[in-house]
Amino acid sequence: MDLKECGYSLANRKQMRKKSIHPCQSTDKDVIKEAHTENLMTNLSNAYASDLLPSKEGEDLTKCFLLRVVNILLHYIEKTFDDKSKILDFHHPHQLLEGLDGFDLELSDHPESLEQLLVDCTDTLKYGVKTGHPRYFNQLSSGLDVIGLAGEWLTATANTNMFTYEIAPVFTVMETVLLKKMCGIIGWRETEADGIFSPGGSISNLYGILVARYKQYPEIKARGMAVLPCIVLFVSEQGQTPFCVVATAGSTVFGAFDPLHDIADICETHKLWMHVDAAWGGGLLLSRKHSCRLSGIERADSVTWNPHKLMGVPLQCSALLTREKGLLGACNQMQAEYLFQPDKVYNINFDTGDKTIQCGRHVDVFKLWLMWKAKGTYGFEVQIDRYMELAKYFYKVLKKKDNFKLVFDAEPEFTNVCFWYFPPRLKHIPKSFERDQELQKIAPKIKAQMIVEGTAMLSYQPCGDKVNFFRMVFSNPATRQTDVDYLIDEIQRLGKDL
Ligand code: ABU
Repeated sequence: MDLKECGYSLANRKQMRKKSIHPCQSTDKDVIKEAHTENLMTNLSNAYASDLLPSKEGEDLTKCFLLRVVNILLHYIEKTFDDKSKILDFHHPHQLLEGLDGFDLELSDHPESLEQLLVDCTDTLKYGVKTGHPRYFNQLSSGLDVIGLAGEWLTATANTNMFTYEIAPVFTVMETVLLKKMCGIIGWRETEADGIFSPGGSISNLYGILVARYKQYPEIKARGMAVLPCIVLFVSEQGQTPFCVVATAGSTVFGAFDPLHDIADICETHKLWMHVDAAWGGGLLLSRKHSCRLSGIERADSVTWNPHKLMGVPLQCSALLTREKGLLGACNQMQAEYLFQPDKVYNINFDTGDKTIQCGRHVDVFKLWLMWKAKGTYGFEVQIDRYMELAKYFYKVLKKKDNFKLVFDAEPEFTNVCFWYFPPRLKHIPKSFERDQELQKIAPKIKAQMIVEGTAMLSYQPCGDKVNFFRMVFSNPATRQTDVDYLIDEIQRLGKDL
């Protein structure tokens, strides 16, 4: 939709009004108001936020302003999916702080016009990163799902808080539906399981550990840490008192999976809580072909699973799931009387806010629910299987190229593929400290140039004795095989003379 169409729809509306309203019902005031509105369609320089709803007669201006915002967003979305567009228009932080072409981040005491706000919206997107671009491989969370986006827009419009059913009746119940669904997929008996959506994988992991500690030492709730022995999560040979083992299903860099059954055996023998960080790998449970990588997860006591990673739900969407019901509440509740009154008119079990250490909690469930409705479980499966195929393809192509070296020779377990690029001058030099010192500089240099040119984005890192290597990862539904081929060529183009 462009501005003309925005004007056109208003004109249509006028026509419709003419048809349905008797001429004598139309007043001069209406005509003046509509002329005023049309003027505003093209220029909002004299309009301010205070003129929008709930201001009296602010309806048309609000519509006009929001349609123009949508127009800006649609333009951005189209650019996002256009592989010829740049992923980013890179600037250094100091340049953004100093102001770019009139884009001024400083805040003033006086209101800016709506027209200026629209320019600010455009500029904010202009200097950002198109994380849905088919050649954006930088993070585990990528892509731009249009249904998820619609869900996020709706969520922002509803602007409520997840702590009570009272103010989020649909969303709190929807959350229980999704948690049940996810617990069922893990393999737990849904009626006995529990969970909560939280702000990201680390916080979900924290919830898992808090519950583990509470389960082992419930006295902590009333008497605090001081009454506990020196408990540890990771145990050395000298050991202290272990209470929990954290296993990983899909590690961030290598995409590796811990042997969950073996870990579960140890946890059962020693009565330890087993938490599985499946923030990245959890989505693989939706693939009948690949879910075996997580075999044993059903024996875990708690699981972190981030739908904003492999499942492509817009950020943020992360769940902590527990096999035993009631522990999250028992562990975290503070029973604030101003929110969680026991004598409410409805079933207060749906006041889920006391299961968390947060007070305010964003609605993260709706976009996931809407996407699940739109795709069905099988739709996610198809998407995820395709990522696995792309990873295999990428691995096979790299294996054949003598200027690339895979960090691990074996086929990737997941969608992560880690590799080095060797420029011709380093290709034939045997591994040595000096060679590695040089190799260490290659990935950052290639990445820097890639960012400056805005052609692609992928991450790199050192790990242990391995100097900087690239991590390719597939979680972006817009990525095709041609983008993978492009990336390989691009790395060679940028790296050959280094
Ligand atoms: N939670 C870690 C995500 C890091 C990454 O996207 O690479």
